[in-house]
Amino acid sequence: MKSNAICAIATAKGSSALGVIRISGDNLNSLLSHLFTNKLSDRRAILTNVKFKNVVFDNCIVILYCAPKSYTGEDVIEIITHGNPVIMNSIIELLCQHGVSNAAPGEFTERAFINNKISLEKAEAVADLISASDIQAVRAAQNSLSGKFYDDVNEVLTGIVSLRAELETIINFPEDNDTPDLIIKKITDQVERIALLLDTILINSREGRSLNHKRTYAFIGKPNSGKSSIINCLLREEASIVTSIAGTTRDSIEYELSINNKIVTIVDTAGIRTTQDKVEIEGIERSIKAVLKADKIFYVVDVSRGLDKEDYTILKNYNITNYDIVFNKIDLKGLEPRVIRNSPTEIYLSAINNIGIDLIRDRVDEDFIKVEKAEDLYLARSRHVDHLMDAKECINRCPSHISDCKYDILAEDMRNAHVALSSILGQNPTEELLNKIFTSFCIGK
Ligand SMILES: Nc1nc2c(ncn2[C@@H]2O[C@H](COP(=O)(O)OP(=O)(O)OP(=O)(O)O)[C@@H](O)[C@H]2O)c(=O)[nH]1
Ligand SMILES: [Mg+2]
Repeated sequence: MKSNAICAIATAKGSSALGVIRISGDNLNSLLSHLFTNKLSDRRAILTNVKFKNVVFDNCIVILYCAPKSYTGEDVIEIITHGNPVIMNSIIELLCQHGVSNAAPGEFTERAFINNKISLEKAEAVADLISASDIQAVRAAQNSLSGKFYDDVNEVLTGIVSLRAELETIINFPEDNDTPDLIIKKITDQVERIALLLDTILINSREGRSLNHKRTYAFIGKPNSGKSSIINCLLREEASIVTSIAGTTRDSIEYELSINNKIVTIVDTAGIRTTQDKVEIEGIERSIKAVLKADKIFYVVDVSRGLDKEDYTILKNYNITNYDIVFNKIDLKGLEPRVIRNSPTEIYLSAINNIGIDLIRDRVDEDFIKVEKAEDLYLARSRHVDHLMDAKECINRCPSHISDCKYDILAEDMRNAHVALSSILGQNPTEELLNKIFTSFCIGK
């Protein structure tokens, strides 16, 4: 257990109605009680001045949570001040003069993990809940935080542990097993049950992981196809420069777009063509980088010119595989806006007349998992999915080990599946993993 006291402002930067300062450490009451005019009492909100010598810093509500019944498992004090950063910073300085040090990002939650108040995947869910960018992500993070993910993974782990025990008996005392067929049948059934459970967790985690990721859509195409015009329609402002000169956009420019309360990144890019212009060449290189970073491409074509050989070369050379074709300028051909669900999907619109732009919004919206489904999801991270996949690979091999009577190899695969799943819950984590997880937190959490 770490005992040196730490403190941090837990509320957002800037002025607000209230501000919260959090302190965690051992014996906080004896360390800090002289800074409060009223006596603190466990788990009670006390109105008191925070003062030192003759200086009153603020009149605050102060709550003491005595160890171990606190967020970190240590003594915790929360000081609710008036939300002026000057007041909050001077109280932090006062605390630092009295043996408390500034907390590192995520240090409160790290202490909660070290003191067994929270498992590792729940600690991750705390950070994900804070940064969730839409209501589905919030629900999925709450599922993880409420222990649904832990319980489901733990159910598989318990199954594996009992199977391993069963296997040890077969391996160590083969002569004791006068009904091996029955035991083999039991093991086979259990392996099947574990595989099914793992499949469900994996599906929910994979979908949940996509919630944890802000999607990026890049608009790519030849110069003058109307990429910037479409972006401006989506943003409902003249964000990107539009002219009739081919090669207007010389850079990749990212914008945030909110569609039905979900935030995505859209990228305007330089039109791709062969050119000697150094600035344009650099811009085109950035377009290529945008292709690599994007989850999906809207490939924009001037419908009056059609999709030609050059477009196919661009699609092939830049390895653009996940894309919709946006046929812009339908006004020039007297066409109606529409979507043709083909492979790839075609979207017909006119940026100049602002017609059919919602078809792009709808396509982005389709990529989000529907709210009803989020009930079962966990806001998983790549590391969870990787460990689940490792466990699944081991379990998938088990039926053939059973039919080949290779029980020692079966036991080894079970052991590896056990290790993979334990890693999700943070049993025996490496220092590097903990650093990676906790440094991504905000200060004060
Ligand atoms: N008729 C018609 N013209 C359009 C439409 N959309 C864009 N344009 C015109 O096409 C020209 C090029 O538009 P931009 O939006 O700058 O095209 P871009 O793809 O961003 O071009 P670069 O930045 O050079 O790659 C401008 O003159 C626009 O007014 C449309 O729907 N219909
Ligand atoms: Mg442009």
